[in-house]
Amino acid sequence: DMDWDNYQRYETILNFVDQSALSHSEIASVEEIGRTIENRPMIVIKIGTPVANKTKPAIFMDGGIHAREWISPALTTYFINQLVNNFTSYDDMLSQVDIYILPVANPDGYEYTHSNASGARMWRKNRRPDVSCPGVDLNRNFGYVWGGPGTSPNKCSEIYKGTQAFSEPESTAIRNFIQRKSIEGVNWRAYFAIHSYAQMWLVPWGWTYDFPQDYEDLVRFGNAGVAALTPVHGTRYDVGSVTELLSPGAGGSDDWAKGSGFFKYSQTVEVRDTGEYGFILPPSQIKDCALETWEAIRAIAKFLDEE
Ligand code: 0X9
Ligand code: ZN
Repeated sequence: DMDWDNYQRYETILNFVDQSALSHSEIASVEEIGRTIENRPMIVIKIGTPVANKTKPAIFMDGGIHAREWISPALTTYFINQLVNNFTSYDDMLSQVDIYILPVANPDGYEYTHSNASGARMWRKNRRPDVSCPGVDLNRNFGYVWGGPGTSPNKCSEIYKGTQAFSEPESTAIRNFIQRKSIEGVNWRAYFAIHSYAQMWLVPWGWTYDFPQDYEDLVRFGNAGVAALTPVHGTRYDVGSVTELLSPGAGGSDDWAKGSGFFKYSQTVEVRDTGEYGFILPPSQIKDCALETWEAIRAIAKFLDEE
């Protein structure tokens, strides 16, 4: 059963998301946006209350694009639970924005990290089969300056970019969904990629040391999130560009979201911790990490509503 005292398997997550939408169909709906290489469904839940005569700002969130970052699906499902099962407390937020959450973008990799195969727990990529070196780094496979700095053409690399932009069904499903919704009139404003670990709120670009022309706006947005996050448990985050705070990595979902023009505010949030446990964050930290990050998301919804 679903809870946030442990990391959950994909099947449990799928059932939880389906149930959440079924039992709150007035505010939530689920859509299968594609299938993974191993034929697992990829699902997005949309949550929001319809507001007459208003095109609400819309948020998209990808979780679990890197298999070993288990805290990410734990957070995306926590947000779904807050929005759907505590929605009377967050009525405001649900009339301010529409939020689309892809809780696990790489379920094949995620399930592999739960297996007993040697070294599996630290798997990062998807599960594209190969005789010697399986897997593509989905966060190097998006089609904006694909193959630029911080990517590898070597299939054995952890940052293997794939054979071409959007060669993978998982990244393709995200692109197609965002494009299609945009055509249908969705007012995309903010893109969140949830990763671990570093405690950093990273904004474009990831492919160059240059800054986008509206960089100051993106930093102001990030600061609004972090200002709400830190007071909860005193957890400190840095806000800045990917290349400035981390290192280059072209082909990320964040750069594509911004570079394609669909989203003004695009960010990768690297949540807890700063390396003590790293990717193996103890389950006892899930709720604390989720609650503080949730406060950031709430602040961001308010920011978008008032903008
Ligand atoms: O390298 C990544 O993909 C992310 N870091 S992680 O340790 N979670 O793997 C950072 C992504 C930042 N954005 C881009 N590189 N575009
Ligand atoms: Zn990651």
